[in-house]
Amino acid sequence: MPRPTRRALFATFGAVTALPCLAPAQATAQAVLEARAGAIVITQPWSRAAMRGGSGAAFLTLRNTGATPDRLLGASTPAAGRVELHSMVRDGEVMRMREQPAIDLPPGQQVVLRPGGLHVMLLGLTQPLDRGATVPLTLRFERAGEVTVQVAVQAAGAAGMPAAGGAHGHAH
Ligand SMILES: [Cu+2]
Repeated sequence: MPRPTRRALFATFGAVTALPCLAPAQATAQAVLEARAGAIVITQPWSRAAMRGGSGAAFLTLRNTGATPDRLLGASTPAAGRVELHSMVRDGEVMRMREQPAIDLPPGQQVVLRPGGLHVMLLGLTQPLDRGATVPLTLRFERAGEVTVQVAVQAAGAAGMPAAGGAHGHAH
C-alpha cells in the first residue's frame, strides 16, 4: 500500500478548491463537470438511474496530464455499501464483470470508463439513484491522492452524458 505523501495531501487540497459549484439537484445534470487531483483530470462522471438496494455503475473519463504513471486504486460513496473497480471480459458468448485491483493511468493518456468497459461498480445502493440528481464519489489515486466528484444520474438506459449544447447527443 502506498503511504500518503505530503505531495498527495497537497494534491487533495488543490482538487477540493477546484471543484465546481454544485448545481441544484433538479437541474438537468448535464453540466460538464470537471475536477482535478494532481495531474489527473476527471471529466463527466455519470451514472444511470437505479433503485435503492440494487447496484449501479459510475462512468467517467480520467486524463493523466502528468509525466508519471498513476493508478486509480479505488473509490467510495455514501450512496453505496461497497464500491469496486470493474472491467468487462468476454466469457464465451457473454460479457462478465471482473473486479480490477486498480486502473492504470499512463502519462499523457486518457482512460474512459463507459458502459461495456471499465466502470466503478456501486454495490448495495443505500439510496436510489434518481435521474437528475448527483451523488458524490470519492476517487483514490496512487499518486494524485483523493478527490470527490459529483456523479450526474442519467436515465436508466442512458448511453452517456448529454452532449454540451445538445448538438451531439446521439451518434448513430
Ligand atoms: Cu460491475
